[in-house]
This record gives sequence, C-alpha cells and structure tokens, in this order.
Amino acid sequence: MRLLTAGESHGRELVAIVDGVPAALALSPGDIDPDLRRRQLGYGRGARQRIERDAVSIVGGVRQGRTTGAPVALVIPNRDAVNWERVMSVEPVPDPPPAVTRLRPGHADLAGALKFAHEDVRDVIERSSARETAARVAAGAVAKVVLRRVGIEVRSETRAIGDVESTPTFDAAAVESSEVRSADRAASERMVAAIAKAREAGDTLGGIVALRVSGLVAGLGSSAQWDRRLDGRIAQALMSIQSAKGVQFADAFVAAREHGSAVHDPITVERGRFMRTRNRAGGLEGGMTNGEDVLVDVAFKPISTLMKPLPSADLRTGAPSPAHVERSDVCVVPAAGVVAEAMLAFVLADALLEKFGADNADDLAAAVERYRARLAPIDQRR
Ligand code: EPS
Repeated sequence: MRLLTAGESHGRELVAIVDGVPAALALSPGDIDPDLRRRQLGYGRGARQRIERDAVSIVGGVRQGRTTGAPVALVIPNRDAVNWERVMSVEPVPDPPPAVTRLRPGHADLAGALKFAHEDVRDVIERSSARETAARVAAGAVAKVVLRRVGIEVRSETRAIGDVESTPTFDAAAVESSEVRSADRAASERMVAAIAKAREAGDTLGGIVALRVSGLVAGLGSSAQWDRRLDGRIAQALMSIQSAKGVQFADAFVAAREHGSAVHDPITVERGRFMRTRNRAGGLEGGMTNGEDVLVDVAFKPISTLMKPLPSADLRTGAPSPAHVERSDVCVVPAAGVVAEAMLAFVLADALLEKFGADNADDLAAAVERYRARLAPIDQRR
C-alpha cells in the first residue's frame, strides 16, 4: 500500500490517495469519520477544532459500498478555508497579506524557508502543520479496515503528558471517555491539570503515546534486507508524525541497561501454539512480527508555537525578534495517539498485503487462515 497526502492547512481541502487497497472490502465514510472525530478531541486542543467538523468524501476506489482495487481517494474539506481566502488564494491577489517572517524555534519555519528560498514562512507553515494528520488518519482508517478483515486491531493510550505518567491498560471504553485518552482516572485528572497550568503560563506540553497491536501473525516484515525490517518501517512512519521525537519498542531504553537473560522472552508451547512468557521484544524479533502483540511508544515534543514566544530572529532582516505567535494548541498528545494508530495501521496493512497478496480481500483472508493453520509446532502439524 502506498499513501500520498496533499493540501494546505488553510486551503480548501486535504487529500489522501491510498494505493494498493484490496478489492471486495466493505468501505464507507462511516469507517473513517469516527477516527477523524477522535483526532479532533482531547483537552488542550486549539480553537481550530471548534471550527472544523472533519468528515471524509470518498472520491475514488469504492463503488456500491465496496473497494474495487483502484486507488482509494479521500477528500476532507477545511471549513476554516473561508476565513483564509485571500491568504491562500491560488491566483495572485492585488494586495497580498503581510508575510510571516518571525521564525518559531521548534517548528519547520527556519529550515523550510532556507531550503525552499521562501520569503514568507506561511509557505512552510501551511504544509508542515499537523492539520495534515487529518488526511493520514483517514488513510489509516482504510488500513484498519484491511487489518480488521483478518482480526488485527490497533489501539493507543496516553502514557504520559509532561511529567504525569500512567500505565496503559488499553481499555478502549475508558480511554475514549477520558479527555486525555488515559484509562487511569486519577492520572487523567492530573494530566488535565498539567495542561491547564501550561496554558495559563502561555506554554505547551508534550508526552508519550503507547500503542498495542493484537491479533497479529508471526512473520510480517523480513530479516533478509534492511529496508524490509518491520521495526524500522514502523519507526519511520511513527517518527514522521508532526512533533514526534522518539520511538521505542516495549521498554527498549530500560532493557538496554539490563542482562540478556532478563530481556529476551522465553518460548513455550501452549494449546499447540508457540507462546512467550513475557513480551519485552515488543512483538518484533529480527525485523519480523513474532506473533505476540506489537508494543511501541512514541514521544511527542511540546507544541512549538508558544503564546509567550522564545527569542528568535526575522527571516528577511536577521534582526532579533520574538517568534511568531498564532492560534495553536497547548497539548496534542491525545490527538497524536489517534494519528499514531493510523500510521502504525498503515505500515502493518502494507506488510500484511506484501506477504499474503493485495488483490482481493477474500483471497487475503483465506491466505492468512491457511498460514495460521501451518504455524503450529512441527510435530503437532502431522
Ligand atoms: C491542527 C490544526 C492547526 C493547529 C495545529 C493542528 O490549526 P490552525 O493552525 O488553523 O490553528 O491547531 O497545528 C499545529 C499545532 C502546528 O504547529 O501546525 C490540526 O487540525 O491537527
């Protein structure tokens, strides 16, 4: 599967093209819109989310409620675009709006302006903005439909916001009813309080999202070539999310300080299946799934647009100047969990189709079933 997204944060609409989706999958906006809604929620979100009512139009790849095997094309209108018509006009306007030139540390502003020779940072902001993640979430929802066809499920939960931590249980009902997407009620309250305090101070907060994938088969990805290793592919996709600064599988940074005997997961056989007595590998060995749940965390830095801006400089003159301030969020970690689910689902669906065939969803399901039947220990297969 391949994904391309296009569209500006304040342009008319966002676009996603998902290529390589198998035919014969039931797919409708009802499979996508709930995730778009979840991405908009979370304590600490900015005023933009009160303007948008993200909903997808499927404009390619689906007919009579089923995928055809053609590229799935998705469009999400930006309701806010009506307020940005002059700024975002495709045609030149007679008196263009003032350029943004005060660079925000932590954002794409400086590197992007230098790279593309932009004199208006707006030309960088519009595409680097995390608004683009709405298109990713729509595409990820399609990937989740592929995964669900063979019983694979991706979940996320907030592990930390600022210095407030919790231990994820992935209890979906409790997570989705929390304003910060943590199933731990007491931790949720402390996370909300920490975000409120950061907002009062004109500051922002980051955090950690935990992801768990269940229902997997062993053998997705490959140890045979560096760029087929699934842990690398997952890390790349998660690291590509706006604000992501780190990825770890299970508790990798703790395990790195321990002995091998404490870290590797003993193999047992239960009810005719290979099992592990623990899962410190995070479900991946040798760049392949090992059949256990995939466990992966993503660290998100605090949002870089600060209401009390850091010292910075002007792009055109180089003169010292506080960073540009514009409407933004205080904390996006709850929403980032939904985006991370989408990216993880996308990579796993891609790996699944690569192994089992991407043409038709029924063929795919039959191939996975056959494979599952042959995964028993050798002497139990006879
Ligand atoms: C976002 C929409 C954006 C920001 C945020 C994410 O809307 P606007 O820029 O119109 O307020 O709220 O983007 C950033 C934090 C950023 O730095 O770009 C969204 O829909 O997720």
